Amino acid sequence: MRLMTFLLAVLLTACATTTELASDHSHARSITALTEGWHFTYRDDWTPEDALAADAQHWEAVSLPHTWNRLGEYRVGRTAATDNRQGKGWYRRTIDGSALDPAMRHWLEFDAVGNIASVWLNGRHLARHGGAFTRFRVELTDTLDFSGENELLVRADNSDPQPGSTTQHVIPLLGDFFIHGGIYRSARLISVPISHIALDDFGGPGIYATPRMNSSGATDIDALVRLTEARSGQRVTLAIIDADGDVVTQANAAVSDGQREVRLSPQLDEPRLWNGRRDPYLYHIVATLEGPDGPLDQVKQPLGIRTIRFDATEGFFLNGEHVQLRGVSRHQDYLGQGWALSEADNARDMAIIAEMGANSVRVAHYPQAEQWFDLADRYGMIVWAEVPFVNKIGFGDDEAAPELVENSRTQMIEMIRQYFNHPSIVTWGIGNEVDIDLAFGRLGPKADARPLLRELNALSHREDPSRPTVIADCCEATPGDKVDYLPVLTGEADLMGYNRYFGWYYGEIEDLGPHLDMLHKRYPSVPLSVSEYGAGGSLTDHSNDPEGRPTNVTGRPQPEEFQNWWHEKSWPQIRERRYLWGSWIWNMFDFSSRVRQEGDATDINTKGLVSFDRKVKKDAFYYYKAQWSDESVVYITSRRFSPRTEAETRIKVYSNAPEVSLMLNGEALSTVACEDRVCTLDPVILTPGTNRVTARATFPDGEIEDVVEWALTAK
Ligand code: GCB
Repeated sequence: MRLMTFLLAVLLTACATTTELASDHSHARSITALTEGWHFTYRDDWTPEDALAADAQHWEAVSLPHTWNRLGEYRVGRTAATDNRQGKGWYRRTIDGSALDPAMRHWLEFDAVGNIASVWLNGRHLARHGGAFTRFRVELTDTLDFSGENELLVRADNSDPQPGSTTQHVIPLLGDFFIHGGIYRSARLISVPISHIALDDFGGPGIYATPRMNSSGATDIDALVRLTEARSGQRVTLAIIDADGDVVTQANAAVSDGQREVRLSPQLDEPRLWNGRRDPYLYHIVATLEGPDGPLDQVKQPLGIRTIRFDATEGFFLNGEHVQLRGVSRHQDYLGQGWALSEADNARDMAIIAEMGANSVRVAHYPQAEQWFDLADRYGMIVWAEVPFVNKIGFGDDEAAPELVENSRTQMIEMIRQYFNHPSIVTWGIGNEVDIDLAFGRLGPKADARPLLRELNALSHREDPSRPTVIADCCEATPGDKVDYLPVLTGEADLMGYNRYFGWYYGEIEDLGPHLDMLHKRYPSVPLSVSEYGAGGSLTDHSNDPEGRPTNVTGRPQPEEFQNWWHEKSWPQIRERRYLWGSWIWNMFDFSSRVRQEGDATDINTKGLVSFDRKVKKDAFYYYKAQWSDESVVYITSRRFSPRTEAETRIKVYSNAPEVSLMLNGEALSTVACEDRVCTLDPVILTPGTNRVTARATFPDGEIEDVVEWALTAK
């Protein structure tokens, strides 16, 4: 009874990630958000002693999430809006020890710090964490002064990874995305009784559940709970809660002194399945540690019951049914904010992805906020999560350094444990384009990524036997000058992804399909996918003749219409290949990249279907919406191509109607059939001045129209 009351109390507040510290110091976990009260300064040359001695004038007040970096502008050339400093930022704040119960254990939890975090309390160094994307915790208890204020100091170091730099052994060593510095996700203080659900488990929740259909048709929830300082007389209870908040099944076990792990398998008789976007039904699992005097600690995690299967000829199956994974990738940054995203930002991004009709997200190239995976669970997105082992294993012609291997292993374990319970995740990525240095002869044959990939592959299987692994390859059998000792990555993981840019970086656009067929023939038993495909498109550069106009793939110009044409040519080649288990557009959103000066932008990768500030959905977004979404779509392309100087043009509409009626300046032009959701009238002659173009289509639920205005000016 006591347990049930406690359970209900927790469930009532279950959606809140933070609660205020309980004023009565009740002996249960309490969580205090550390959002405000921070002071920050960027000083690459400071020592910790300098930071501790520096008086108030050196610091500015900030709140979390925070990063000092801002990168990416829609203009040619950087302005003062850009801050691309890479080095050390310092954060300090106080923690009031008198508000904390000395009889409890106190932990700091950081959801992410870019890139290497070091933590001091009252001048004492407590922890270092290498890796910008995963949660870590630091126990403060033995260093806390419970009589008054405690000085917390955090250093965030995002130095450019170079030989000899502080970051030389922290993955990723390379990538076109910018590693932002700072405490760019949330942080909190967690207080727990001495006996508690483990907090020292690579940032993981301490409870890990794997649903398994048993022979009688029910589902066993095989759960592992890790404990700290367990005592005999205590019990662990697991409760499965349905979406209405009702406890549908429970299991419990007594623990003995010092027991570190408890395994329980509560059974669900006729579970409602988590069925992707069709029905992302979520249970939760709640683990409670209870002592003779009542509950001590409790952790709640998502739980979805589903089966997955990957087949080399038939593709992907969810709960026994074939699903064509039509996905996108997403980086975690926004114009003007960098990586310091709010919950509203994450929610907006997922809603845009869902609006387009995608059913899958490749969370490239690193673990993103836990909220992102919560959103994926709730939307029913099928997720590829990956460790940030990108592009490079080191700086010399040598195998990976032991420190880098260790860091990669740690980041892999952190990712798997922290996100283990999300049903949306179906595969763990162990590397992206780690063949590229060798492929282009930048490093010699000894700098082979495969030994490390093999370690990560085995490690992933040990940590989570229920999910297959995957690699995204850059180069196998693609055109271009490459060395003859190219390491083949296919086969190093259970599944394969190919990042392919035919008609963009190399080759002809129509070569994509035949190239994939060739790989499928070469590896008939490996499930293959297109892990990236995409092309740049700027918001202000336009063309009437995109196919014929040279596009500079790493420079300017990059007309938006070329991006449209490129996707129109690429998607059908992917769609018709049933053996592919998935594909992911690179990228859903324009994102920051210090190595790119392209399109009409500075420091931005322009392959997004949506602008960096999320204000503009580019034409190509509507191409996919017309292809993928169930919503009615009528969208006139080239709407930003104004003013323009050529009278002769075409009208191209993306629509999932069978035909659209077109009008120019109030006069009917023609009704054109939509072929594969693309409806074109060519040529059309504009008149000087403002031209009003209307496209109208009839759907079962009514008529929809789209209108654009194009100004024709003299040359
Ligand atoms: C790739 C990389 C990705 C880049 C992309 C590009 O293959 O995996 O990180 O951003 O190409 O745009 O070139």
